[in-house]
Amino acid sequence: ERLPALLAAMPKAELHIHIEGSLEPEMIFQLANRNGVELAYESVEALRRAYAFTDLQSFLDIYYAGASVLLHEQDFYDMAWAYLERAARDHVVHAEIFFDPQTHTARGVGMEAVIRGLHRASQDARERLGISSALILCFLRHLSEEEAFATLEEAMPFRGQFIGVGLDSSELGHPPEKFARVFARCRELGLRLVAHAGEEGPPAYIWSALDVLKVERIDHGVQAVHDAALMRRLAEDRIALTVCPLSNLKLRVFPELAQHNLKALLDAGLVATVNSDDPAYFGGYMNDNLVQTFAALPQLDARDAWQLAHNSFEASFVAPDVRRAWQ
Ligand code: ES4
Ligand code: ZN
Repeated sequence: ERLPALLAAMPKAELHIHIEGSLEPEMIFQLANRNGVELAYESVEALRRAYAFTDLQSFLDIYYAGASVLLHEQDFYDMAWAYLERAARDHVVHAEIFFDPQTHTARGVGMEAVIRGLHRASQDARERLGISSALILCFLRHLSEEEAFATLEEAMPFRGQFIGVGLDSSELGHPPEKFARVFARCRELGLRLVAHAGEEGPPAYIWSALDVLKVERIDHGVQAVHDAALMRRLAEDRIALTVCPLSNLKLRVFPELAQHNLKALLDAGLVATVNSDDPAYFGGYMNDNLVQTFAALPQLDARDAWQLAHNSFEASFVAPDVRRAWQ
């Protein structure tokens, strides 16, 4: 392994973490018992054995099943607190956390339980762990734009408790432009905008995330290397990519970590960052992603490590004056 001490100790921001993807199998069973929810798996081990993904959809099916144990405000609090405690150990000093309200409201869970639980954990973590965090509400792209509008409406009483919106779930067949109107509305509301694009989908989805949705960061974006003009656009406009190497490995975006294009993205001058995506499902938190990727890609050096940490702060939605103190 290379540079593990530097990678672990350097202060960093995490910008691509789905909080429902931080639910460890042990906590899924604990919450299932607490809430009387029936699971399709008989043990923690049986559940973990089911984590053998072949693509994004095969993961999403089990990820939504895992989230079915979340019912009450305290469940959302416990999940977020566990993540923030774990992230702080990796010297993550700031996290921008995705949540998928539609996964919960569709089961009859109130928007207030979701947002209040997550927000209370964020506040407690700032006080007790010294880690800052903010919430980003994600629309599920396999659902309709009308449903996204209804979700935005339901979340508006809690407008002060999230900083932006994102777009996640099944990418292929659900291009960004499907959500043009709701993103335009979010922009008017002063929300920060991001979207998953170019994880499994083509460079055209990254172009439309930028030009139609007007997002400020691209989540994943690794397919951009197939389009030279897009690479220039991302570099020139300093549009960050929130790359998730272990996710890409487990969902077979790259057959081996050694084939990951993180080094190429950095060498092209892109604002690439490393993140954990769904750490409980993909086998690693922030520092596991960094350490394993540096081990697999010997061209990555100490300057790249510093650049990744620097990029994570530059790409964050923290106010520039606060950010400069970290950078
Ligand atoms: C996700 Cl890896 C990934 N891609 C798209 N949507 C997601 N939701 C949770 N993890
Ligand atoms: Zn993601």
